Amino acid sequence: DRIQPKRALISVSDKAGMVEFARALHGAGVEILTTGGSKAELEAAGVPVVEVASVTGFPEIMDGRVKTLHPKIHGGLLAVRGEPSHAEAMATHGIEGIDILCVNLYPFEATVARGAPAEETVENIDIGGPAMIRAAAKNHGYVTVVVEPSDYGAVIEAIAAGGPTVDLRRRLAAKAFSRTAAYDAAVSGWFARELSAEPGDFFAVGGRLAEELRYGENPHQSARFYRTGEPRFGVATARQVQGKALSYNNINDTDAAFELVSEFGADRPAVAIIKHANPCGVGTGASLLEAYEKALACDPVSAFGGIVALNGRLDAEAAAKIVEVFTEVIIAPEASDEAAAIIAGKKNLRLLVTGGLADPATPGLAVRSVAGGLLVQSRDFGRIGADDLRVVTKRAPTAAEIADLLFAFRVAKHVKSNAIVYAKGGATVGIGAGQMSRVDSSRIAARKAEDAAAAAGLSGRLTDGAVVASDAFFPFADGLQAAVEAGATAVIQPGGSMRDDEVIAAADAAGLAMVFTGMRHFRH
Ligand code: 93A
Repeated sequence: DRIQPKRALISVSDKAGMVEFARALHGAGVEILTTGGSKAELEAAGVPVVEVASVTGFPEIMDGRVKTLHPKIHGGLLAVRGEPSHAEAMATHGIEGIDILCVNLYPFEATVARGAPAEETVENIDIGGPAMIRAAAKNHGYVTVVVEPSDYGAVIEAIAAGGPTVDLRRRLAAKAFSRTAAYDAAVSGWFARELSAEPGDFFAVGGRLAEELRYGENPHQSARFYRTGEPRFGVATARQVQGKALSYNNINDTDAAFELVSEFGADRPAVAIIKHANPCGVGTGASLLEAYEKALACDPVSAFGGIVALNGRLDAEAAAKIVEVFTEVIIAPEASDEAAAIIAGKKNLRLLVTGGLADPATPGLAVRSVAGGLLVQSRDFGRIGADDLRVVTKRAPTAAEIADLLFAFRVAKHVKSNAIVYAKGGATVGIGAGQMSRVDSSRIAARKAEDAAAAAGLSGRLTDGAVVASDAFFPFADGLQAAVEAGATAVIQPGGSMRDDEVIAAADAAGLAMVFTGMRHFRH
């Protein structure tokens, strides 16, 4: 699968490393075509080159706006080698193959960044460069495309080893398309700012407009929903069976709900109720109805106006119970006809069916914007199993405690930090979310559990005999002490604090079992 190149085209604005690269290509017997500015520097360095204009038989015209936009160039990049009709076209029109394309683009982003006037900025929109890059990247079966000086070395090494492999050509093609996509996004972003357009009017970062939303997080914010094409079961790919159009907050919350419930797989019914992207109750049970009732019992007050996600086929019994509480959205892999008929009684209630669960182990990207930038990270697909737990207290957790500890930690992964989750019998009984101090989250979780018990007319505390999960380590013993006071019997947390010893001692003093996961689940 290696292809030894015979001909290369070099046309770069950033000339760093160009001479060395060209010299190495020449040394490997590769003929080099090049454009005006690049040619001048290469010739000055003594590297033999052929000007593109002499290949096309056409001079660079219009101040260089048209220099490589010619069939002799694009035919050479796009021809399928060994395809008879392509070979015939090449022979007829005197087109020779180009095996390596080395292009970096007019510095549009840098021109914008230094605040150049509009006319100069527009002149720095590269047309011929992206056209060649896309042609070469499309034809990566035969052509190696290089868009960054940092890749020159890998290409030279590959040539020394017998030619770039198909794997290298594919990776370089992927990089090439991400470069042209980002370039066009920068151009459209500049236009949008020039036109003072609605934010997102010309938004072009890797998505296709799915829907104009009525407004964003608040009514004075405009908003749109884009689909990225990632094949993942969830809110972006679901079918809406009924109900009003989804709002920005609905989509965000429904995503949080379905990602959470997907954690539990399809083995055992699980239901999550979400408010403001945090779960206010998560339950598992023998049926979806039981799981929903357990989720609801955790915080029936907050569940009002919530999003309900189920990990199985929505049935009539669960549907009938859910519609008793004002609910914004229900999302499930499937819904029975009877369940859909029950939901149909609530005209506004949205029912979404996804067709499957989102695999929590699949890697993917999570993107968020900061002023002037984007933060991109891999999705949190970390998962703790029983084998990952390290018992740090004198007492080891019982089997029942371990099951609840793992459940609680999995829920905590989907709670905004600082996250504290109390669980008992496969359901949450108290959730503390989004506090700036961990001990506050601990106290809130315990207090919410008291409120829930009072609402249910129960005496005693729901947290008595419960286990508790913390998304990150306890920096002090006070957070653990709050769990002791609430009546918890076992704790799961990442560990790794400077004061782990104090926290472990506090757990031992109270007879608690505690396990460390070694994995943190911040969610900010
Ligand atoms: O003005 S262009 O859009 N028209 C073209 O046909 C063309 N071909 C290559 N810009 C074009 N290029 C760009 O010229 C390349 O992307 C590269 O950035 C630059 C290199 O020009 P030179 O070798 O003259 O410095």
